Amino acid sequence: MNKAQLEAMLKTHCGKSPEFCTDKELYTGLLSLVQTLARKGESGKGKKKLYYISAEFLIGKLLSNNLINLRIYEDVKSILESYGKSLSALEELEPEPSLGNGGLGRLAACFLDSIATLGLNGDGIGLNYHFGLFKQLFENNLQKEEPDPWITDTSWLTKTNVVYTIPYKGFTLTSRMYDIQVTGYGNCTNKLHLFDVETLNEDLVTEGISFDKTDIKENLTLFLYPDDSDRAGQLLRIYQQYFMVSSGARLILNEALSKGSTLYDLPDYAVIQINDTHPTMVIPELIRLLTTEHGMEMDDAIQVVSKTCAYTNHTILAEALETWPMEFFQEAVPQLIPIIEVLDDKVRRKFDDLSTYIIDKQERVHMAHIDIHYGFSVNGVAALHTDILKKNELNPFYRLYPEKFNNKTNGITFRRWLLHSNPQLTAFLSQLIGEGFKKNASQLEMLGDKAFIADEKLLHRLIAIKADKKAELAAYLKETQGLDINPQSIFDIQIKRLHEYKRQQLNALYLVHKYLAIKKGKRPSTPVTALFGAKAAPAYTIAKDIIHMILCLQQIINSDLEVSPYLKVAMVSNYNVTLAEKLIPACDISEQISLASKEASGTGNMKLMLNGAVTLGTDDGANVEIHRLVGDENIYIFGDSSETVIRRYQDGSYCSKNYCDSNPDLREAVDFITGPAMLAAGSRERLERLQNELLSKDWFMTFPDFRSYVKTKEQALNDYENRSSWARKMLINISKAGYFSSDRAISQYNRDIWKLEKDASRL
Ligand code: 26Q
Repeated sequence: MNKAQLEAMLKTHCGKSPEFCTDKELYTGLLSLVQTLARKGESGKGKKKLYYISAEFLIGKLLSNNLINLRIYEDVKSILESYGKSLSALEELEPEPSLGNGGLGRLAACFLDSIATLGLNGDGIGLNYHFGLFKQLFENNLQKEEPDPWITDTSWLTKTNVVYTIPYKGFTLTSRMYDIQVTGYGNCTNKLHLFDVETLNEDLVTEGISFDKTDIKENLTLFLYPDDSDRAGQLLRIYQQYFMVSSGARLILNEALSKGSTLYDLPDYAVIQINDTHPTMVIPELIRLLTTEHGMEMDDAIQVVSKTCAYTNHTILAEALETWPMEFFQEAVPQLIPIIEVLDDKVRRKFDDLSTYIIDKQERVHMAHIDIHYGFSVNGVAALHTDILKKNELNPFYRLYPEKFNNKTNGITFRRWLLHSNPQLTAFLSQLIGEGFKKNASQLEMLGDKAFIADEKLLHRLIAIKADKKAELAAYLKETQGLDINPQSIFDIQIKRLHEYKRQQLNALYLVHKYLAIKKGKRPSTPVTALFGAKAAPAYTIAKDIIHMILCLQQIINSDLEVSPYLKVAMVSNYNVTLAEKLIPACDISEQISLASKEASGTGNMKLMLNGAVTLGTDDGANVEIHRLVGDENIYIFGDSSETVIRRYQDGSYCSKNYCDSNPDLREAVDFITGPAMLAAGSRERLERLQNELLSKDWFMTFPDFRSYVKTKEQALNDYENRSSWARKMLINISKAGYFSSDRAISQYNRDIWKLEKDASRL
């Protein structure tokens, strides 16, 4: 379609010429134009289809993403400009659907993009939460949560006629399917199916994000659970999960039947990827539907389902593995109990290792065990993570089913995390190596060419692009959050959920140390800005205490005239996909400092390297693979190895106090937490609790890594001074980022697990 045709279509969809439209009218017109164009790529004809079931899809704003994928972004932008209108102003009007907590939800969104881009027949199945993850505000240096509605009359959701009756103990609910189109970069459009109850009552939300949890029919899809690994409102969570998988299972069976399946051949028509254990009940529910509604024998149904389902594990944190008391099933979905008992019984007959049973002695149901016994594939999300699953956490299962285990290192979509978030860098890279990398990310390798690496002019251009993005971010944060940061300083960025294992507290301890060093006269050559973005689960007290510590530090350091010219702290509020898109291109140093062995993969690390940030991190998750690809020269690795950490947990030898006593710098930083400056800025109760937690427990071992963290970070800050050599590191990081494209990840899922045929007519 040429530009004139596009302009004509835009006018039709707006109902008038753009110059007479308000921004809202333009936005609505564009939305309808995009939906019309995307429809051309829909097919759904292929025999076999992937269903990616996930409780979270953190899709972010869709307008620009869709324009890019439909390859009309530039034309639309320039058409709008010719009428004096700005596309970025329209982007601001779109609310972000925050239908996920963090990495797992964002991964699902990146995967949908790549599945469509590769022309694979695959849809997402999830829930239509009316309030996404809470909106975060800061008040008195504390996090406050507010509801974040996103559904308006101009959302991307379309109501379908697909309706199911979902049975619970003593009542039923009507489930309706809503669809969001998922455009690929190319011609292919798939769907994200979000199920919702008909009887929801948004008025239940009165004060903050609390609501009456009793009336399931009125509250089922009200909220996404704001719990990254912490658990609350568990019964409601079961009701939600069952609603999702029962609706999804019915859809899957109906689609297979309509394509001629006998259901005995279901694996030829459907493959289900279970994103963590949140959708695990799809296994017993499918078995239940096959036996009770489609007349299949139990053993046959179990066989069929076991060949259809595959499971992805995203964590080794024991506290995050879902185990539900049998009484919850009794209370909410008793119809699943006989099935789960049969599944458990079969395991008991076959194996004598108690640790692999589905129902344990305390009558708790281990959801992951259902997936492993009754799925055909189990994958971790980075090489180290999969190794740890095999060697430790899931070792008894690995010994039973070695052939089921496989690794699929995570990936990210370059359309959102490069083309959209950093058009300047994209244009520059295109000049150097052509446009091929947009479809085939491995072509970024060409940037590693000696001629490029030695080209000083090129390196300075790279620095200039980074400087522009930093200035853009500084202006944006000033305008939207009143934060004052110096765009000439080094941007050291840690953006991710607030969790003790991710160790924002280690970064905070460093900042105290740096602050005190500057006070003693040790000033850095280039000023440093430490940026944080993080939400804490509302019930996660220590996580909130860590936010409190960082906000207090921000107040103290930024208002200290002796120090603030050299060091500033800025915690952005309400970190979400939209803010990530602005922060990531502006980052110099990417903080990936989880306790080795604890971060399954991380995906922010990939987005940041792709945008020319250099990683400061532990040998954990996908950092290990980044390290291997870029080499020692182009990454800053510190801290104890995963082996050391695992051993220390096993022998129970860790005692935090010992470390503190033997390191005066650490002692000084820890003492500062409850010193007079901090007590004047914050809450004694919170600060004392945090300090005490570190001194008496420090479960995620920040103290042993403190010394090497400080040393390695100082090295990175010093190396930054040699601008050309730093820019070379940036370029090499970009050149090696191709491996972390979700297109690569999805090709591997398809090759090893899904085995779908590419639909050539859709590409
Ligand atoms: C579980 C039970 C009850 C309520 C909530 C939950 C729950 C919700 C969200 C448990 C876990 C999550 C999210 C987990 C998550 O985001 N994990 C991250 O997944 C990424 C994608 O694979 C990895 O890169 C990260 O390392 C991993 O932490």
